[in-house]
Amino acid sequence: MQKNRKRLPIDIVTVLLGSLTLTLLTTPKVQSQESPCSNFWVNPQTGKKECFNQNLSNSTNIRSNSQFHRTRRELNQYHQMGKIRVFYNTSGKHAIDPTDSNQNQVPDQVEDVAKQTWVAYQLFVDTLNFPDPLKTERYQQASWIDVNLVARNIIDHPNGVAYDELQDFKRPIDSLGTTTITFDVATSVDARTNITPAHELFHLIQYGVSYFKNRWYTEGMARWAEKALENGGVGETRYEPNGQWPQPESTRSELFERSYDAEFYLWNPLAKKDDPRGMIPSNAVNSKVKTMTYSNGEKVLKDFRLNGADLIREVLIELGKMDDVAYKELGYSSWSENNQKSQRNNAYIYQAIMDVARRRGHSVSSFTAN
Ligand SMILES: [Ca+2]
Ligand SMILES: [Ca+2]
Repeated sequence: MQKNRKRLPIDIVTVLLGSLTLTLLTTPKVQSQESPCSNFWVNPQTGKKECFNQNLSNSTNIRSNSQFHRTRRELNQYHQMGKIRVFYNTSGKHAIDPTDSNQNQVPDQVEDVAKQTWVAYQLFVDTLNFPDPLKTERYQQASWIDVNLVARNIIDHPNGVAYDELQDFKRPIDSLGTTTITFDVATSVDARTNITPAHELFHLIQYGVSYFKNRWYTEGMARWAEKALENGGVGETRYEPNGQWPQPESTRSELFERSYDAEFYLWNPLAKKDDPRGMIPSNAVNSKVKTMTYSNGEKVLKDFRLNGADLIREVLIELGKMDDVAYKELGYSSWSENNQKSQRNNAYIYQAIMDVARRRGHSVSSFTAN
């Protein structure tokens, strides 16, 4: 395709690109269940409409039309803030608290979830320059970040769960082929006192960058991220920040078995070591983010303290490169669920972290995955 384009005179390319744009905007999208496509173009060689980015679609494995999707499609109301949409019901088993104290016709519970998700998105992507999940190679065709408020008993986690695959919910409000990235939040969650929406949003940032899903990395780092909105800059540390890096073998093997509590043994110590001051520059935060309040009047952004944002961002970007190395060296043929969580990934993830710490000037001995 690239080669053919290069041979065409510039004006024809312009016409073709023009027709591509027109096609995307106006052509009714015909879609078969077997071959989901959200992006069509007119192939200049055949003159026919074809799926654009078909390979990307296949590799990212868009999910649609399962019970999972039907359940979330039945959430028939939504509230939007920027690219974030929060779907909910006011009756039935997924009913949320209908209290609407500011009388704007949006239940406060929904507004509070939307505000926390939006502030987290703005802070990480806009202020701290983390990769925008809606612009990464993996998710660039996604139009929205959809949050589903669902009954606690239908998700296998008490508070929330984020999904790493692109989703096609076929919601009545969306045109055919609209894809989104998404997470669920239990209807029992009150965002004024529960940081779950920001935690799950951070998972989407992680998933946008790297296929690794080993929990000591995903959950430990997402716990670190909660401090971006919460009071304080970093949580408890149970490993000396100025201790030995890489950590002793026994510490590492225990770490690889951890999940949320990996924050205490790895992420918080590293964040403190790299950035003891831990301040988000106040003038870099947009005023809407600074002043946004929950329905009870409390600030969504509690303070400007956060340790280690630069290091964590660099680690994420490094993981986006390192997962290609692991894929090749471990002989994967796809990023299956098993491969995403494989213990064989651990040393690659750890090497990426050590490489970044060393590059940032810390004293870190050699550590290589293979
Ligand atoms: Ca309201
Ligand atoms: Ca904070």
